[in-house]
Amino acid sequence: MKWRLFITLCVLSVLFCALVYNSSNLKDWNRYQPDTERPNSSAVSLISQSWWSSNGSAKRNESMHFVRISDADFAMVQSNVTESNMTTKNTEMPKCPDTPPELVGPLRIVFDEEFSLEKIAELNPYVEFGGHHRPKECNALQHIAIIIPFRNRDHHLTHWLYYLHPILRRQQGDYGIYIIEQAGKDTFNRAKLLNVGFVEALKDVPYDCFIFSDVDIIPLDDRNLYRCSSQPRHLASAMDKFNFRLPYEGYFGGIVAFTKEQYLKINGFSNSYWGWGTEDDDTYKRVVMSGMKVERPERIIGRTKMIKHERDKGNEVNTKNYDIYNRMKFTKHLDGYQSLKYRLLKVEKMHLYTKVTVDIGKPPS
Ligand SMILES: [Mn+2]
Repeated sequence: MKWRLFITLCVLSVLFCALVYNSSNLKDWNRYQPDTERPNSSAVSLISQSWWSSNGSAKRNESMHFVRISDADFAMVQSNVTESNMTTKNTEMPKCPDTPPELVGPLRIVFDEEFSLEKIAELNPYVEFGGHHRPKECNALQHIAIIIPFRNRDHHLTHWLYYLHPILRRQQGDYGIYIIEQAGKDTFNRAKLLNVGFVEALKDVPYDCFIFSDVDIIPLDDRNLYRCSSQPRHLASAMDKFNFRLPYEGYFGGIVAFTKEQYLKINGFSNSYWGWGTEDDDTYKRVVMSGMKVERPERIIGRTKMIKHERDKGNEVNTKNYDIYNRMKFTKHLDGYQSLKYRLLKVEKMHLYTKVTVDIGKPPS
């Protein structure tokens, strides 16, 4: 009888221990969860990068999510992260504030004046070779790659650089500018160039935030922060050409921001939209289908100005794109970052930006 009681007690205490152990794990998980979702943590982005490259070892990935990153490790990882292309991070410096102190609010943007690249470089002495900048007074919250799809728009690029470098500096951005140029005369493919930009920027610096922007759109308010958030962001939510309104609720064009995790979650952008139109609607649908929700700045802050221009040659409206869009929910897993193919032709570090020239092929005939 005594033995039976003893055994029962043993079993109960083992069960109790298991329960306590489990719940402490659970508590840990809850505690670390916000970190794994925090978009401005580049240590986390490293984890997800190694997860991405170590395909198939899902178990390792899971356990890595439980690794607590101490502040010291965090600083160490960050300095390693940026060593290759930027000056080593100062661990003594404070973190930058959420709201940069030097913002001025509404901006006057005009496109009549023309500046040379030399003049713009002179006006922005803090910009480092390749179009990099990091705040001197504090450690930036995110490492941001700005990706711009490009062909024959040097005039627009000059305006963009002239206005954006000072804005990004006031926003205390730790950023790099990547101009992704489609070589040749075949039909333009904006979204595919964005995918190329994601990959090529990561080869340069392990960024954790990606801003995909058209070359002809300038923010009218510097409080519209070029940063990532817990959800994908649409920064050009109130464009002048649409009377400072969204043309429709699912509009997701112009400028969008994704953390690396968010981008990977939607399998990047589609590579199939040749010519003008619909690729941004596809991206919006990917976001919604992945269970995320687009975040937008307040209308007054999200105002942007577009440089007026004729439609480019080689970027005509393509009505086939509507068919692709209608089928996208069946094909999005097959068409995106994972299926991206291109030929890298040239990487040039210019004074105010890095230019990547690529052959992305041509539309299927
Ligand atoms: Mn345009």
